[in-house]
Amino acid sequence: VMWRQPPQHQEWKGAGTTAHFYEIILGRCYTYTQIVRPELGHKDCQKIGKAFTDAFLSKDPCSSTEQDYQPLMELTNQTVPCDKTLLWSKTNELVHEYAWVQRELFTLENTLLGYMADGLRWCGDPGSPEMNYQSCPDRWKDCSNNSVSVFWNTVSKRFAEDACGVVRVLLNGSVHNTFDERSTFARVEVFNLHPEKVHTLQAWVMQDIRNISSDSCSHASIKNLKLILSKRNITFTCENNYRDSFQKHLWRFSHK
Ligand code: DVN
Repeated sequence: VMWRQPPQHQEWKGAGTTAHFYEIILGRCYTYTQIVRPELGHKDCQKIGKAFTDAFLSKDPCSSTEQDYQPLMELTNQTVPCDKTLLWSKTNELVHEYAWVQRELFTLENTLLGYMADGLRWCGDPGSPEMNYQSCPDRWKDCSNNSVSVFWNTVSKRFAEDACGVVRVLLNGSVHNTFDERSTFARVEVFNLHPEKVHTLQAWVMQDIRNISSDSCSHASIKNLKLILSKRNITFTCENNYRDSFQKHLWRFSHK
């Protein structure tokens, strides 16, 4: 008789898989396809859930690849209308409040796959068919090609590739690196917008109302973004503190 060993998980520096990961992604898939976007009611959440876990279970969580996520990507394809893509960097809370009010705009987290994975962590282990709930690789201390980072790079790339018309980005003018070269927006999204489809990138640079400095659009990091886009033949526009519009939308919302 062979005694089954308890799973020998490697110790990583990052937090482990979110408890009840599978139930959460399955529940979110049904919520999204039945309630949030019933036009996607034909999607097979069982299949999607399985493709998600198949992408990383029994695999080295530091050698994750775009290829691992291809079956999942194919099952979750979704059309975002032209002019409705909203990117962001360092404005996680604000952008989602705005998208909640401006319902026709889509952030990645307003698409099926982004909605399912938002805020979760996951990884597997080559020596076990189970998820590792103890620890997962940290992207700085362990490895950059970890299952979570590769996932976000892959879905962000597709989100940018699929965009058309005017694309908006909500940036944070109250941090020194408003356009941060290490961010997903800078590394992945800016370089995967297709100039044949995307004529303009419109930046809204928001500042914390407690310490507004003058013109965020003239910051060095924004000039860098402008330069990258001009080389890519995409027009760049920038607006400081788009707050007036935000307030108008919030007002309309509260008076509905
Ligand atoms: O346009 C959005 C959206 O479409 C998304 O896919 O990319 C853009 C936002 O990511 P960002 O440009 O990197 O913006 P931030 O504000 O620098 O990062 C947002 C969050 O994403 C971070 O808080 C990270 O979460 P964490 O690690 O603090 O819990 C997370 N994140 C960023 N890059 C990541 C990552 N998580 C895992 N792997 C990465 N490579």
